[in-house]
Amino acid sequence: EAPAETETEAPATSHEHTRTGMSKASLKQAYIDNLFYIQGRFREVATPHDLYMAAAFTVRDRMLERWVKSAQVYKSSRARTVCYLSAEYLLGPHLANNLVNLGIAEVAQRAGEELDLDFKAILEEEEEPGLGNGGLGRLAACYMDSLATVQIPAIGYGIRYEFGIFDQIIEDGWQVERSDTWLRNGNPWEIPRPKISFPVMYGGHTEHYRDQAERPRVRWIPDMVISGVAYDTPVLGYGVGNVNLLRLWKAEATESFDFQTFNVGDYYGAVHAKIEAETISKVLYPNDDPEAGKELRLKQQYFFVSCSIQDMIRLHLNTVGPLETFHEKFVAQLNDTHPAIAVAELMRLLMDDHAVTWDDAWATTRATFCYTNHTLLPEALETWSVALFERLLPRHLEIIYEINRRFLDEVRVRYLGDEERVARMSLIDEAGGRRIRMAHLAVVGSRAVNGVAALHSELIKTTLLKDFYEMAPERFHNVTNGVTPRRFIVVSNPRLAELITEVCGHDRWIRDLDSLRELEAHADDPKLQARWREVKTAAKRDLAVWLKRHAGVLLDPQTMMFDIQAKRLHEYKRQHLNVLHIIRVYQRLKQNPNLGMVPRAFIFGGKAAPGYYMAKLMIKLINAVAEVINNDPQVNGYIRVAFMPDFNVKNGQRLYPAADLSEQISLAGKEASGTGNMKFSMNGALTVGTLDGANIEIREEVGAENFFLFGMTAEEVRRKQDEGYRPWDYYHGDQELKSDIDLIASGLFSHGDTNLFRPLTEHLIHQDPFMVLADYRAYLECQDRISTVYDRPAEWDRMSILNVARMGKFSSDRSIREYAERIWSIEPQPLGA
Ligand code: 9GP
Repeated sequence: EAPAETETEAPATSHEHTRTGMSKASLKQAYIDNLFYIQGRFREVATPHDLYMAAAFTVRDRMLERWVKSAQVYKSSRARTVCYLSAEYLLGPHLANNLVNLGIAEVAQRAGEELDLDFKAILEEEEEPGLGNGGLGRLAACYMDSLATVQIPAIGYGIRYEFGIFDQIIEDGWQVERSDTWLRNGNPWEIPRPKISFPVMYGGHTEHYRDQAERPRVRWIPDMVISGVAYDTPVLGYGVGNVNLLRLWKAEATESFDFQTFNVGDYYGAVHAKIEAETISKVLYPNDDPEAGKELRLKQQYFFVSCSIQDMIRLHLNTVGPLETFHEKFVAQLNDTHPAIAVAELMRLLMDDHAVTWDDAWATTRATFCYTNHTLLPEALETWSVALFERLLPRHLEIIYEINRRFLDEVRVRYLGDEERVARMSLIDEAGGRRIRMAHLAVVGSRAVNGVAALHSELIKTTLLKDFYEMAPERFHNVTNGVTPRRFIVVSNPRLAELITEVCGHDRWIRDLDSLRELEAHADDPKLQARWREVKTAAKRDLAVWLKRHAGVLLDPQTMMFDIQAKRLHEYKRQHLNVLHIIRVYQRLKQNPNLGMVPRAFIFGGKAAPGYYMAKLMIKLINAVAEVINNDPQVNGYIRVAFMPDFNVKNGQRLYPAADLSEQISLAGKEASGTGNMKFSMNGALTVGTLDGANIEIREEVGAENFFLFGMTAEEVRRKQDEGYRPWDYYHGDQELKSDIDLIASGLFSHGDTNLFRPLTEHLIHQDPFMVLADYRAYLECQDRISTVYDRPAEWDRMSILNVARMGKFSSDRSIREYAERIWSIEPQPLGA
């Protein structure tokens, strides 16, 4: 039995009883119990992993009662619910975040100390679920946190990939991929629900028939059926009792299918079927991968969408009843086009399984879905060949054709004789091999469409979806992305969080980020500035220690400015522009070793899609430049270059607090929003950036004088492209630029090999699709200004404080409130902590 509660640091709540008490004594007792009863260990023989698991179960136990309570309240109030459909969730480690959201981080730490546990080591032990590629998946995770925190009933639906995003190691400067085995040691945060499982069909053919009431109906006779089984993870809001559900589907062979095969004695056939079924949720596809147009990916998309929509229908029939009100109970947000097949799937289920008429099914479908677009890059806009659809999802192809037929008739009536427009708007791209345009399906099947930053939403209306916007402007919105301050300040940067709380005199800012404005009044206070700097230096020291160990690079946190670019490797993000600046500084130092300059550590992090050659070559280039510079005693007191291996959420949490300068240097018009830009700025980094994505709004908020702007605007980019951009002219017109590129080509960074980086340098000189050369000079000049300001600590610190003070807008709580009010029409359902 647990000892009597004598301590007072956590107030007793309705959840407080012997097993789940929040006091230090309860936590200690529960921890020992969990170590014993769940892990089957006592302290002396427990492995670090056992110690972590016991901590995870201790925390999870404290979430479960709130979870059940939330489900009960949501059910009895018949609350309207958001279903977030996303192929990716880049969750990051759960333990620290859940401790913070439960409000027991401190008491748990003290309990740990009294048990003689190394709390930090326990947190480090957690393997993060990397079920996403980058910004889009991490956004989904931030939104799950904020949905719970702002108390909106929500279910996140996705895929329980057995292998998430690959682990990156660096060998000889190259990226090497290792499979991620996050489930190897078990996942204490999920609860399998074997009873919640749905059949998912593929292939075969359709049959048209008349039912007993002589209505025309269709049945789909598949040639493959698998099951999707639910795995649930609770998502607790910060300081509230609301716990939402993240439901991820795992693919399995259907039992009946298995048995049938066994009965005829085909043992190998049965095993094969099982493997084929399980393959579907096996691995996350890396995006930006030209190879990604794979059949398996379409199978994955349909798999999780079908399970999710079937689950929603089940929940609706269980709680509310008639399907006519389905769209009143649920609103479903399509996170990019990956789940867009949901439009056809809901139509199919309503019509084929529930005998709803086309018109009623269509009204329900269009009232249910909303679509968020996350990119304008043509290669990232999904299309699937009609032939593949016909083979895999024959019934959906019929439905898509019918949606298209009706839709194009509307277009024709609206724009008499404009057949070009009809072709542009069609769900089917007839040019070349016929392909289904998933973005068009998502738009036509949704009641609202949004972009993820103001500029991006504008560009959607004027370029990508112009025709659709002209036809129904009222359906187009903007919701600028946001990130959760729980994970990205409180968990990642506890020293900064503490300082902010002290200066503001409250910790309300954690869920009311606008109240950070209170810091403004203190921005000029030398005492605060000094402490602010101490906090930053401490974070830089932590990062330096880590990088020494994991990248073998020695950085001086005291004297060096930490200049960081961490994000996926992609030409449009222009890591190579950053490298050209490094090479310029290097050359200047070589020419003038006494050049008094601000010492800088140039730090990079990010993964390249395994099939994206140029991105991998950029990683090699960064490491090659690092090798030369870090080993050149003439310069390495001033500049160093480090590549952080395996940038993921956990490692990101080491980077954001330690940055002085945040590199957000994409070509204007290409980065839909960016969210790393927000994470850095929230942690007091100043941004060097173009007028792209959310940079524009960050600059508006923090003030132009606290943001280092350079480069062409999206409009200027467009004009230059129209005029015919010629990188060759820039190359020959700028001596320094030429000499920087030539230095790469000379073999200096490749042990004399003049071929290694040729694809990169030649591409820059002759094509340069992302206009690195055009922005080079402006970038260098901006970097010089940055060095000048960094040399004036009081000015820099003031700017840093003001950046943090004015980041309120970029809390994902604000984004979620905007979705709730403007797009979802949904009210909070408050539950006390
Ligand atoms: O590239 C965008 C990135 O700018 C944005 O911040 C993120 C979240 O909205 O989505 C990314 N898009 C994708 O990953 C694929 O569309």
